[in-house]
Amino acid sequence: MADIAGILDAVKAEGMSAALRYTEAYDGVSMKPEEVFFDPLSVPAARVAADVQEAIDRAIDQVRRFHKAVAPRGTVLSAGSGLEVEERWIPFRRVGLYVPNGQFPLVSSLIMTAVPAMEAGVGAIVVALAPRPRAGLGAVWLYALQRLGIREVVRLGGAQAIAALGYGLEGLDPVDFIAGPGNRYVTEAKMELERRGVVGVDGYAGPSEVLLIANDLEWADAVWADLAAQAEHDQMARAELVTTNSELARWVERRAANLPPGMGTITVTIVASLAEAVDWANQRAPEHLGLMGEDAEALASSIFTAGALFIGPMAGQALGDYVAGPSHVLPTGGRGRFQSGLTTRSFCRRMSVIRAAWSLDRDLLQAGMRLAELEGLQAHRDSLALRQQWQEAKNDGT
Ligand code: HSO
Ligand code: ZN
Repeated sequence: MADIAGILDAVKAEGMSAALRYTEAYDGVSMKPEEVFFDPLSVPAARVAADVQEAIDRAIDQVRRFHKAVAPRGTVLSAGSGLEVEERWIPFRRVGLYVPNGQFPLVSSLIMTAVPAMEAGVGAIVVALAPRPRAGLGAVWLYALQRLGIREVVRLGGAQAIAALGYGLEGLDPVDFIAGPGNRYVTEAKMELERRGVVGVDGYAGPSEVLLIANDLEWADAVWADLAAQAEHDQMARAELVTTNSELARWVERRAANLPPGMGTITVTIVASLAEAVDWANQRAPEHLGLMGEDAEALASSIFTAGALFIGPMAGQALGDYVAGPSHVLPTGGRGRFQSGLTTRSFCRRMSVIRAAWSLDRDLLQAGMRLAELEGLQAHRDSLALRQQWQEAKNDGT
């Protein structure tokens, strides 16, 4: 944490030179200041294979359809005579998206953050992508960035990228909000900037997690495939099967014992009943929760803490990771009890709007005045009384 705070402070104070210094130290890449900024639309169209294009286009399309459908629309209530109250959703002006470009370059995470931001109506989007040693931006990144219409890329990673987004650099205006998954340095830096009141951030997206509830041996292969898929992310990933079937449990445990190095942990929990499985799952609040088999699928309406719920043996979590539509940026570490995944709303704030006309309900004013008296706030009362006097004067006049 001290290191993170130090990086944030240094970038705030020194700007670009500090950002470049940390990039050299942590990413082993030395860059000139002008190499940090990149406008994907200022270079020729990326050349990638047709099937790569199709896959990226299709994913963007599907994620866009979903986020268009769930974009918040706001509510206006005409609350009786002379009063109109509104809840208005206002997209952030300028947003930074951190996209992981480490061992696995997560192109899907670019889609899963940029599309919700765009469908929310965010004014400007800056994408932070860690520079890879020896390489420029790969053609696949370029294609996706161009397809999305991103105009500002900052080639920085880690805490120094977050610092640059939050405080700005020479040539980079600061953002109001930072979203996107990252390692723990990135996450800590985001949380520290939020604590300092510099930016808002999305939820806390830590190492990947999946919890599966399944009882039928029939789905053993799918159970294993989905556990292995999320465990593949990194050593910190957690994949868990909860089952009443000891045969299925043993089968998974045997395979979990021989995981290749670098993968996360796969565990099995045997419960006495599916009701117990549901309690366990709700307590864990896993990032992904999968239900496979008729008896497990019947539990769907009892689940209330998962980041995302996957129902049925066809609904593997990788479907949600890439193409289902909802963002794969989801709460982890038990935060599903009180946090939700990234969506259009994440990129907006709400503003209450109150409009009062001359015909404002007199009783409402009266009630307000009475409450002010109860609180002993005389000036509050007087400010409402003034309006009441206006009304009376107006009524006398007509
Ligand atoms: N499962 C990750 C997202 C991801 N998977 C990206 C593949 N690429 C989020 O938990
Ligand atoms: Zn994944």
